[in-house]
Amino acid sequence: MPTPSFERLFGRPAAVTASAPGRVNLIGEHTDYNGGYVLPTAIPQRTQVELARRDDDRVRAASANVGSAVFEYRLGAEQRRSRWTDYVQGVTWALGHEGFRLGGVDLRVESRVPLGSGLSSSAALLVALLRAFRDAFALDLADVPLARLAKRAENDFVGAPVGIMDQMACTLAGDRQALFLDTRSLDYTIVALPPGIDLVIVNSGIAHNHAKGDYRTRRAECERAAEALGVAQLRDLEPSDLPRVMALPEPLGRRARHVVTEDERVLAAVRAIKAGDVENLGQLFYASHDSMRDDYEVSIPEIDLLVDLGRADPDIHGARLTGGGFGGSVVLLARPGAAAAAAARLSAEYGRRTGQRATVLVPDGAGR
Ligand code: GAF
Repeated sequence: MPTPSFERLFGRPAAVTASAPGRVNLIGEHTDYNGGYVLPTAIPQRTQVELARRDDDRVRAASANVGSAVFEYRLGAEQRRSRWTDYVQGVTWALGHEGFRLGGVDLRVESRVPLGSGLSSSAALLVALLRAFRDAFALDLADVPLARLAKRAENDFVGAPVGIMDQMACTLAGDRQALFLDTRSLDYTIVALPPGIDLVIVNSGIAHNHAKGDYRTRRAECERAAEALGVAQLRDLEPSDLPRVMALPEPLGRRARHVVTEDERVLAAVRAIKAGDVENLGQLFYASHDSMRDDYEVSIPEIDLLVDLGRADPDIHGARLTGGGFGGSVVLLARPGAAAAAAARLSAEYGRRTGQRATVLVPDGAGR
C-alpha cells in the first residue's frame, strides 16, 4: 500500500523539503569517542523531511517507513518513548535548549537509509530534521554546530552514547567525497575518491542498536584503559606506547590496541587514497576488520563471512565491517567496473550459507 503523501496526511502542501545522506565509514572505527580520526563518505540513499509551520506549538510527525500513524506532542513537553519519534522530539528538545525559538510544525519523514544497518540512519534523520527546521524558521545554525546539536539530541535525549562521526559525515560528506575528520578538534578536510576506488556496500540484514549495552561497554572499556595509562583519551597514545598498552589487564589492552592502530590506519588510508593506491587501501581495510574482530570484538560470524567472501574474490581488494558493529554492513573495494557483479556474487553466496537476506546498497540498484 502506498504511504500517504504530506498533503494527504496534513491537508496542505509542505513548505520546506530537506534531506541528508546516510554514510559509510571507510576506516576509523570506534575512534571517534576516543578523540581519534575517521574517514566516512556519503552513500546515495538519503532521508527526506517535508515540513510546514503551524500557528500553534504542536508538532505532528509521520514517517512513510512506519505507516500512516501521526504522532503528536507540544513543544517543550518532549518525552522519550523509545520510538522513532524520539529523534523528532530530540531535535526540538535540543534546539529549545540551545535557545532557538520554534513554533509548531507538521512533518513527514521518508528514509531510504536502512535502519540499524551501520549506515547512519539515525544521524541522517537528525540532520535532515535539523535542516528542515533551520530552513522553516531561518535559524542561524552553521553546519558544524548543526552536527553537534544532532549529537546532543542523540546522546542526551534518545540516550544513545554515540560519538560525533556520523552527524559530521551526514552533514559534510558528499558523493565520492570522504570526510577526513579529527574528532577531537573537529578540523576536517574533504578527500576526493579518485577513479579506481569502486565501493561496494552490503547490508548483512542483521540489525544493531547502539542504545543497547555492547557499544556502551566498549566506550567504558576505552575510558578505563585511558585512565589506567594516564592519558585524557586513547587518541593521545602512539604506536610506541603499544608495549605498555598490552600490559593492561584483559581485555583493556586489546581494546586500546585497536584504537591506537586504527588511528594509524586512517592516516595511512588518506595517504593511499591520495596516491590512488587501491591495493594498499584494501590491505588497510582487511587489517581494520581483523582488529575489530579480534581486538575490539564487535564483529559477528555473518559479517566475518561477508569479509571472507571478499578475501576469496579476485575482484575485491579489501573488505571490512563498517559502523559500530554487532550486525550492520560491510564495505568492500572492488576492481573498477566489477563492483555490481561482485556484490551480486557475494550476497547470493552469503544468502546460501546463512539463510539471511543481504541487500546491496552500493552500487545503488545492484542486486535487486
Ligand atoms: C556508531 C556511532 F554512532 C559512531 O559515533 C561511531 O562510534 C561508530 O559507531 C563506530 O566507529 O556509528
